[in-house]
Amino acid sequence: MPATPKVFGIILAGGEGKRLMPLTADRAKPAVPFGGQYRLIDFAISNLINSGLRQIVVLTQYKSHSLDRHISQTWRMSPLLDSYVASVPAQQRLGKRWFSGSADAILQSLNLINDEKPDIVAVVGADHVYRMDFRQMLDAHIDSGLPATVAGIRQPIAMANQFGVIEVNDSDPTKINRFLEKPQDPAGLPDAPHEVLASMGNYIFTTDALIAAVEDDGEVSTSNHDMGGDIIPYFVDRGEAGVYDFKRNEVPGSNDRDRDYWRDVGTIDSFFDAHMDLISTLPVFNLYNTDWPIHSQTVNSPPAKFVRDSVGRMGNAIDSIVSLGSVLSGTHLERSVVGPWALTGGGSTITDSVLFDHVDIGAGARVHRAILDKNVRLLDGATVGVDRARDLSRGFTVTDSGITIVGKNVIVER
Ligand code: ADQ
Repeated sequence: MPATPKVFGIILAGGEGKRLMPLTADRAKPAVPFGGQYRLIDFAISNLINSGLRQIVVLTQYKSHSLDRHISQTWRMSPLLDSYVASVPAQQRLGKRWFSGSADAILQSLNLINDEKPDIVAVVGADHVYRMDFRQMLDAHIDSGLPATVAGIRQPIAMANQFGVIEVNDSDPTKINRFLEKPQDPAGLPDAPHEVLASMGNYIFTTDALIAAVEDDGEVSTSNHDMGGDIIPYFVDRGEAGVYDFKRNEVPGSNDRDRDYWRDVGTIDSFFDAHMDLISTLPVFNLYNTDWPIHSQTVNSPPAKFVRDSVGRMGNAIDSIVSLGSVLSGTHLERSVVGPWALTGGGSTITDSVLFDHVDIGAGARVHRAILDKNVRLLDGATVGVDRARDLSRGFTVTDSGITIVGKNVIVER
């Protein structure tokens, strides 16, 4: 390995995100808006860029238009410096078939690796909210001498069926002994029976080993060609996989509250909860850490504005984020995240909610524990999240925990 290895970044962004429906009805999960002005993929890209990676490809497949547009508008980089974040769609380079799984996405994109000839490839997911300095994981990967390294974080055992679960070697806890993808009934950790060590879906590989693994896997007809389900077990079976403990990662500007923050926002509940983590007085995840910025689209929008309504009624806003371009008149806003270009009318109330961009809330309307997708319009006096049965009867999705989701472009009547 050279003293300064060349590292290539691959972001897996082709998944459907079925559990985030209806927010993923029309866009790939990594393109789902988050925190007002971000898209989910901005966290993975910001982490890689802040870690010094300069050549990054995003492998897309499912409903990729909005994702492609976001990447090309937000992540233009200097060709002079040979820096790029490029969105690469599935291209059927190995026959007339789409990506059958995330490992197949890499197999079908080996031309990108062959063009760059990196020493190391970092493969990361695109649907998590976190800060991570990948240079520290890279150092651990190189020190271990192993060809594959998986980032791990402790998670409640009740969530084990959503993750790859890592079991480490007793004598060498940096080496993976066993890896179970989404197990139903795993054992807890020896020192914490209610926790497991979960894969974060972020991997670092020595290039030749990754190429050999995805090529070998391509020959196995019973494989699902999945990174977590097939490629990581391939390395573990050979005794060639190490684990990098995310707890060791020190990101500049982090504090005691958000040091180990990592959220898989794959379900509506976790997506909603991650928003609530942003808006408390002392945020659990701090967007204002300028030492490790999360970059996003810089839209040329006017500032957010808070005014009385036309008959002089005052509004107020607390524990909330309001994005550029929004005008809130005579509105009570509390514990909510408002995306760009929202318009709200006098006497309206918005509590415990997440609004995507261009949402229009009529006078006297009420929104509570709801997620409103882009361009949703509530007519004067309409309500969402107030009457569960009514929300369901109008075709809205309502989670067991009582969060109502109104899909893109829907007009909600009184
Ligand atoms: P999941 O997130 O359930 O588990 P998956 O659905 O494969 O796994 O998604 C991983 C990433 O790959 C996502 O960013 C997704 O968009 C992308 N992806 C999925 N299919 C793809 C395809 N055909 N082409 C391109 N990209 C694709 C994974 C791991 C677990 C780990 C969790 C952590 O498998 O072991 O614990 O991530 O959240």
